[in-house]
Amino acid sequence: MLRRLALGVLPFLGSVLAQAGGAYVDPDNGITFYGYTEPAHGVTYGFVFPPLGSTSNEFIGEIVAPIAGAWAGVSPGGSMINNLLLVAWPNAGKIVRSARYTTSYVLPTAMSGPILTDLPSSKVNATHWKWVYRCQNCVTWATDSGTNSIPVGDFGVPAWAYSSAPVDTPSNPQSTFVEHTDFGFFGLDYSAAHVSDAQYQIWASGGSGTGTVPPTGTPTTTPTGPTSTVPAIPYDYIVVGSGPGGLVTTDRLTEAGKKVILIERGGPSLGFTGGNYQPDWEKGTNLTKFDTPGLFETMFSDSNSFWWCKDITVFAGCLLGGGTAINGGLWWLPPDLDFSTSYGWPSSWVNHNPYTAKLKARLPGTDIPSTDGKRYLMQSADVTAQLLKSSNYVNITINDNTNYKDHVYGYSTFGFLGGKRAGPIATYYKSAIARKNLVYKPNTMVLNVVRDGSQITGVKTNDNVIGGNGIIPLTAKGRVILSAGSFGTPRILFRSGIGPTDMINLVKADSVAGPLLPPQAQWLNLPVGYNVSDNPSINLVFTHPSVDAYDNWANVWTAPRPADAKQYIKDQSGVLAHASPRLNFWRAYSGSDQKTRWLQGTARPGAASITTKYAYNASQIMTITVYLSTGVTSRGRIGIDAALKAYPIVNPWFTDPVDKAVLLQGINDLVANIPKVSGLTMITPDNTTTVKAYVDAYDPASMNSNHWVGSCSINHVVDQNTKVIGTNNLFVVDASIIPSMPMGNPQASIMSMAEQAVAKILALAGGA
Ligand code: 6FA
Repeated sequence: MLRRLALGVLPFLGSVLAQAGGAYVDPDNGITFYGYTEPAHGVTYGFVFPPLGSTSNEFIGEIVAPIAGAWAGVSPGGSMINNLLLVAWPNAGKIVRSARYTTSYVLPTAMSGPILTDLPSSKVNATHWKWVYRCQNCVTWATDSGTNSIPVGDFGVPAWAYSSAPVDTPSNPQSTFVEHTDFGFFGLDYSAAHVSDAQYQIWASGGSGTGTVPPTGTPTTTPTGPTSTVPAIPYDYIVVGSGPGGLVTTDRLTEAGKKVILIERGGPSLGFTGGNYQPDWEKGTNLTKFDTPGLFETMFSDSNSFWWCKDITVFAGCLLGGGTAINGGLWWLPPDLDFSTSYGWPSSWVNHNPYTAKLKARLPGTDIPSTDGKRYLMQSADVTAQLLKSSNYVNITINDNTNYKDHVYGYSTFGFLGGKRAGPIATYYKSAIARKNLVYKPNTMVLNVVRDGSQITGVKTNDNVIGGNGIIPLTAKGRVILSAGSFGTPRILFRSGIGPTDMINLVKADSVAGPLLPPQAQWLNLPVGYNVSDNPSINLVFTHPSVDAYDNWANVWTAPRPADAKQYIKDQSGVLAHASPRLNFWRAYSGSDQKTRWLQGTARPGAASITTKYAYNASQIMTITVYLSTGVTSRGRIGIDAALKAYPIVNPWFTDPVDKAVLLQGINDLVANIPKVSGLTMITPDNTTTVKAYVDAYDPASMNSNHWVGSCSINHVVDQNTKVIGTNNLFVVDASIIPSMPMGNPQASIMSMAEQAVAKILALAGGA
């Protein structure tokens, strides 16, 4: 929604307990680890243990580090002295590692007792190294004064150590090295980090997913563990991803009586879906971080951010609801321009109104999200309205006038119900999950589609329990629908031999994904990843004496204002029923190329970052984010790197200088009226920086609005029925097929698109 820091620069919080780890699934091996990615160097430390009470004295762990990490180590017990210390580094394409021990602050030396077994997903590639290991005799160990152990039934504080300086003899596991260049701690609830004995044995013996031992890459020691399979049941429709595209599609397919499986790589989100991640002040309720609009800003400051997709370099939600579980909730019903032929849609798509009406009937949106019918913390809206009125903007209810987008402003409108986040989760998912013909499979990642030339026969998942190979098959007339998002869907296509050759060759070079590709003769050269757009956005920060900056949202998780927390718990009313935005506006501009571009703005209390020479009152700050929306002509490219991480290969902002000129014009027009609003001061940029210099110097990584569309554009990658060109039965229904920027923050437009797409798919002959 708003400009945000990139994942890699999430703030490093001061307190250990704030840096609490959580569960995540390593997509390479399907193991559910409990761990933490420390933000300073991007190294992940994970652990998983046999069931509590087990006498096995062992665990499985991993260290995943960027290649810049010369060595990294972890102390699960939390300190250096008298502890099990595990240290690893890459050398000549392999991991070198050891268990070490010390009784004083000197270089630790080999520890006797632990038996280390490298598991098959350990690897070294161009960007990262990963050590996945089984550590036996590692939970309790002897010390000079008795025993020491990892607190497996309790909360622990593991320590990590990192160095950018190589060890002295990289080929020698007992090499000497100089002291770590950095170290730190994180909190981890070890009592949660346990799995069943059967599951543990599968993983400990080198198995992946929740299943069997893989045929290759057996561990260096091979205890035999049980194997298990469940029958691979064929489905009429396999939907991949539970974002807005996937949920609307799943609901309508199940409503039509189709036998559907919805596969989602992440876990639950809202309370009613099984989510339970909540601040202390919500304990005892079914409310979670994801339900509570007022906690939106904490998505970006929480160190236990398990909801972000860790293998995508920009913000993307990897949990039930996808981006709609964690976004700002802004809800704009689409104007006609969102589906016009001038912006890349086939003429068969132009009449979106019946589909938008179906969407509106499920979720109308509200600009008064609090259940008591009152608006709260509206000072930033009042100040911005004054600014806009002086430029002849008029005040409307935005969703009552969807085509009216020039010189208008209105209160921010949210896809919330009853003071809580709703989006597609509390609507479409809720009705779909109640149907017997839906199987919902969370925590499962689709790796690729299984192809027989142009015919898709199923999907390959990381859950090898299914059929012994992780493949979920289709019925004879079955179809696969990819709804894995603007980054996730292209990656699945690349891994299925569909897309530009340079991307498929990266897959081919990967030791795990390469062998799963179809033969080269079946590769489909489509422009997957091209034609990508996202709103370029610039933040302007102001102060005004009337504004309550709400402590810049810093306390809402740990110590919200007591009356506000009490009010929200009571009946989901008050400040915390709103996400941070308070007012939005639009204006049309004609560029020097005679094309019309629309400027959008969002005002809110607080600010993500401030650069100013002014002394200012931090309790009075507010932000206006100014974006370019429909009409933006710049385009970028999405792809994968050698580690198959998805990222923007070419950033999509300001590749056309006219876009930049129009956005600059819009900002200048806005700030020209600041003197007309008594008490309003712009502090970023301040008066030592011109608006032009500010825009020129703006960090491209901060221009991201998280509204990515176009990577599988209709007419280019998919046809007018959303079928991937050159295939018989593979479809895409998510933001990636939208060929150009919608008018507003896009979730409602995506859902109207999905209503229309699924209607076309159901009507298309040849399907189940
Ligand atoms: N849009 C709005 O309309 N209003 C907003 O306020 C707004 N704010 C934000 C925001 O603040 C942030 C931080 C972000 C990231 C996005 C925002 N957006 C907003 C944009 C909006 O959320 C996205 O445009 C929208 O969610 C995109 O919908 P899609 O259906 O295209 O895709 P998603 O990424 O939402 O969902 C993909 C799902 O597939 C995820 O659940 C993911 O876990 C799953 N998935 C991905 N790969 C998979 C795989 N291989 N196997 C199984 N599941 C997979």
